Amino acid sequence: MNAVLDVAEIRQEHVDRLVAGDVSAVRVRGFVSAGTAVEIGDSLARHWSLSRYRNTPELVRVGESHWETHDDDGSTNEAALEEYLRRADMLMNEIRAACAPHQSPLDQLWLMLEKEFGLERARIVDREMFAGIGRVFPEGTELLPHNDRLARDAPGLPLGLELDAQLAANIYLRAPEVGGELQIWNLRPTEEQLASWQADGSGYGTDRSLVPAPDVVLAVAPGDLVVIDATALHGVAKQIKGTRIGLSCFLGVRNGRPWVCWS
Ligand SMILES: O=C(O)CCC(=O)C(=O)O
Ligand SMILES: [Fe+2]
Repeated sequence: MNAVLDVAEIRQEHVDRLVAGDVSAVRVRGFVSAGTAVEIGDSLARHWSLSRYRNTPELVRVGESHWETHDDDGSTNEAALEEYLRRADMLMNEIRAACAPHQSPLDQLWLMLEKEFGLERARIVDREMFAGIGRVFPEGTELLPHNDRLARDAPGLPLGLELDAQLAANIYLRAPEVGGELQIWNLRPTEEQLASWQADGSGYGTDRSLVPAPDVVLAVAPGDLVVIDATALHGVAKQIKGTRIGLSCFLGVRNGRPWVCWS
């Protein structure tokens, strides 16, 4: 398997190779200039609404994620879901405003994908989901190995069953001086495997001592766009020195129909 496919724009053939497991990541280097990326990252890091994930308190973010509408037992917290849907547009506009005077790199991504594949906001019944979270990984934090699958993470949502693939797109705005690499395994674990590797005290992650070393360790750089298959096992190495900031969303591939995006 090739580690990383460097491209100028995301095209169907790149997505096919990602989903086939022929490459671990597709990257557009300098998707935005490094200078712009760092400015936007600083603006997000100062944002008034920067706050901890409701159910993953070591991470802080601007925006929200559907994942936070779960309680620890995996059941949907209806009040949190209502709040997530109610605030979706407002928070997306906040992130746009935080990028000004620059175009939001997320809008740039979504316009590129819309032209190539068609793209819509994912919906829950008739309400659009939030898309495009700004994530800050403070020094010392990491993301344990995990995967992301809408059919599991939002049980009861028919969209999960409509997807031909689920990708995760990350646009990096700031990289720590040491650490913070994106780690990818050539593994698409089953739910049984994930359950048997579950880390003590973590609602989402696997115990690193129970899985092999990652197959690909990708240093991230401000301005780079990296797209992976979200159903492959992936994680983020500890920020040893410095902070890591990025913008992130999921992309649902629907062959023959517009893709969907959400966070
Ligand atoms: O921040 C990253 O590099 C990846 C984060 C992640 O787990 C995801 O986007 O699904
Ligand atoms: Fe993930």
